[in-house]
Amino acid sequence: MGFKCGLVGLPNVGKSTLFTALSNLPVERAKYPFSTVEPNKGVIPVRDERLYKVAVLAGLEKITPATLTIVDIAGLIKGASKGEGLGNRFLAHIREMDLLLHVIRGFKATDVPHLAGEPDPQRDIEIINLELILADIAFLEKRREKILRNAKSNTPEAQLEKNLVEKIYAHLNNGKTARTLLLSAEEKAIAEGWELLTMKPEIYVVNLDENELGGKDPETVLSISQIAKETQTPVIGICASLEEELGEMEEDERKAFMDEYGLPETGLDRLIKLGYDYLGLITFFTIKGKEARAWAVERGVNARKAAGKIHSDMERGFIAAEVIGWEELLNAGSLTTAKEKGIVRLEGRDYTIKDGEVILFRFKV
Ligand SMILES: Nc1nc2c(ncn2[C@@H]2O[C@H](COP(=O)(O)OP(=O)(O)OP(=O)(O)O)[C@@H](O)[C@H]2O)c(=O)[nH]1
Ligand SMILES: [Mg+2]
Repeated sequence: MGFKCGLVGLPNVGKSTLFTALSNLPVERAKYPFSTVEPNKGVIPVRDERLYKVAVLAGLEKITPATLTIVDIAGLIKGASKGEGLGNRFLAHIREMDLLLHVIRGFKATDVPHLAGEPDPQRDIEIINLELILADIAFLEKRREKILRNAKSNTPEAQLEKNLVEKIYAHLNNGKTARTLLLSAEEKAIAEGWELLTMKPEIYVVNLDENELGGKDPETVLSISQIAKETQTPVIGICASLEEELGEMEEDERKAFMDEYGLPETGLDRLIKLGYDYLGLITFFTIKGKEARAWAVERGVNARKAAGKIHSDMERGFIAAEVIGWEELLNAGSLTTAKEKGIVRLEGRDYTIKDGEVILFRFKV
């Protein structure tokens, strides 16, 4: 399934529009709130020039980029954690995500109603954050009981868990998201297992009006950046409806359009890159048969685990990895020459994969 990015936010902020732009899947988008009920799932290819260069060098036609999974979730409103709107069923979908793309309405469009009257980014962010905090409190309350019962055993682990649950619980009850609480590595490892919604990494995606793009950051983005500074949340401004139009254009037309608007990159490319980096992902490449392929893995992963990303048999039967950096490979001219020159390294299971390496796994089944 890969790494999952979930679109969250108030109704009518353009989540489904952004989803369609990212995934090319035409889903329901409408001027009325709660047009999305069941989550939509799609795949986003991660554009990577290096993969194309490696494929061209190896004379391969089939190029398979790394992907991220994107999930378009129903709009949340005040009281969602108590079942208002489409209710807390949707909070469960958020729990499965690796990264939250919190979409905030910047565009005005008077014909698209905003549930709280006018868009007000700060208030809108607070509404969503509060619902997620309340959902975490409810979730932790159940856990807490069990943990407090266990803590009677007095082992160091049980005590650590008890202190941690109390600490996070108090923090949430102060109206703060769990991700803003400073934790030790040990505490973090435990808390991550609880899958709290407000502990997940999050990016603020401001859905702007078309005419606010290019040039300086508009007022909405600046004011949100101010709010985001405290929590070190990255902020990105895009225009979902424009991104969708760009996706429908031919390459030449798109380029001309973007030049005119002074846009060096599409908003989607910027967003995907930001998400990829923020998730701490790196890419390795494989060449097999007629296919060059990119794979996304978490930074720090070892060769054996990386092999498992391709197939569990490869992880189980891992023998060794033949490794070369993509640039070294390009400089050598071909894999055969690189091997002759002895610059393809043979690495064992504990080798830490680095970004941009071309890898051939040896394994037995
Ligand atoms: N002007 C303008 N309109 C937009 C933009 N993005 C979305 N819209 C419009 O806003 C309305 C709501 O968009 P959706 O993508 O359905 O919003 P949503 O967040 O998925 O809404 P729910 O599923 O109801 O929560 C639609 O009519 C879109 O065409 C934008 O960037 N600019
Ligand atoms: Mg929708």
